[in-house]
Amino acid sequence: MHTTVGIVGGGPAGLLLSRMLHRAGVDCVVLESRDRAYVEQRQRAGLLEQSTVDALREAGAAARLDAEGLVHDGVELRWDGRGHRIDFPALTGGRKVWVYAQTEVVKDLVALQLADGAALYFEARVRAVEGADTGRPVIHYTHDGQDKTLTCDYVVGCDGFHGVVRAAVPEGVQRTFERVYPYSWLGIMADVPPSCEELVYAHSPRGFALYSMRSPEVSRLYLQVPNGTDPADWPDERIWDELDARSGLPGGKLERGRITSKSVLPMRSSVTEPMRYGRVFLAGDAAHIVPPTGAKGLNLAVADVVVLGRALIQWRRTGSKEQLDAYSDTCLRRVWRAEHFSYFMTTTLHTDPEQSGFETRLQISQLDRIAESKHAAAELAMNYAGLPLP
Ligand code: RFL
Ligand code: PHB
Repeated sequence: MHTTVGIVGGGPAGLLLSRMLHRAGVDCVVLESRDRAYVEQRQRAGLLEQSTVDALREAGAAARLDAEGLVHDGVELRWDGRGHRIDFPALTGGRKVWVYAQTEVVKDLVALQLADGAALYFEARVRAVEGADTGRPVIHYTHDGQDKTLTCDYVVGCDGFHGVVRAAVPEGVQRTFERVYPYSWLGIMADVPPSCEELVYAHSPRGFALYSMRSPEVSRLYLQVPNGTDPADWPDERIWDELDARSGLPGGKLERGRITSKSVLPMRSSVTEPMRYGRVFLAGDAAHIVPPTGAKGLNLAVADVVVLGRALIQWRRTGSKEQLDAYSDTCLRRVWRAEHFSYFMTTTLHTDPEQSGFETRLQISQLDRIAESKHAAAELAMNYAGLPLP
């Protein structure tokens, strides 16, 4: 089998890229190792920046997002018994964010692509990609119990952090820059209306906490916990007590409800450069990881594929490789900005187990500065609500 663009991975990056290409008449195939139900239920991101929403609208994939997504004009930061609201439209010239779960973005894209007859194969596990530096790269995959091959003009690795496409690049060609943090998040989903109207990011001597949501009926909450934490050590009452203790919210207690899931996620920053080798491109988590404190992972994945989708469409229509050749540099500028912002949010709001009192004072001073200076608040707001796409 041959296709113009072989896409490995049917997460948000692979699905949106295939949507853009399919609508522009560029032949492509998506190979996804998991089944449809798994991909549609995997709990992850919940916050979309303005340019992500714009990209989904342009791809004709925002009908439900526009009907059901919750538009948020701000977030609250809390520290040292105080709170400060960051007003996005006022500080960014009108930009906002949307609370709409990644699971729903994925469901919408899968449904649209299948309805349009696009080539999207589940339970198709890619084993290897060969010939990145030849004119015809080949994807080796297993589907329906059979080993198969797909030759392509271009291969795009949208296969996440543990993907296999990166291995198609010979050693020494790419460099990976990485930082692992000395804490994790315990994330829970609870059937209870959110106790706050907007997201709350709370710095506390007990550790960071984030109060988010999925809908007017469902809360999504996170607690900083030590690396290696077993969710079994966190019975429901302990979680609610700790969320109360860290919130610093006036009047105190959160409304409690049935906790429907608990998971622990480690925190890492990582960037692989360049994001291209020969005829193989990397996009989304396959190329870079951010800790979730800045809510940037999904948004960066979308930004990558918007740049790549446009470049592939330009090449197909005109034969020009100009945008394809610029892909890695164009994306890496935005990636490093988001890496810095995610690192800043993470290290400003979490308590490192080795942290001294001096460092805690620096964190408080930085948060005070954001509350006192419109410029400092605007810098945070612009990064959080997201820079315009290139
Ligand atoms: P994904 O979503 O990991 O998709 C990769 C897909 O590739 C498939 N795959 C393969 N398929 C075929 N053959 C192989 N050999 C394959 N190997 C892997 C996988 O099954 C999968 O379907 O990467 P993508 O598309 O780049 O999307 C990235 C986002 O998922 C990720 O950045 C975000 O979820 C990060 N993130 C957040 N990002 C935000 O922008 N805002 C947020 O609020 C936010 N919150 C979060 C997050 C991530 C979290 N976790 C669990 C990591 C909250 C959490 C808890
Ligand atoms: C979420 O709702 O899952 C979420 C929101 C903001 C973040 C991280 C996760 O920074």
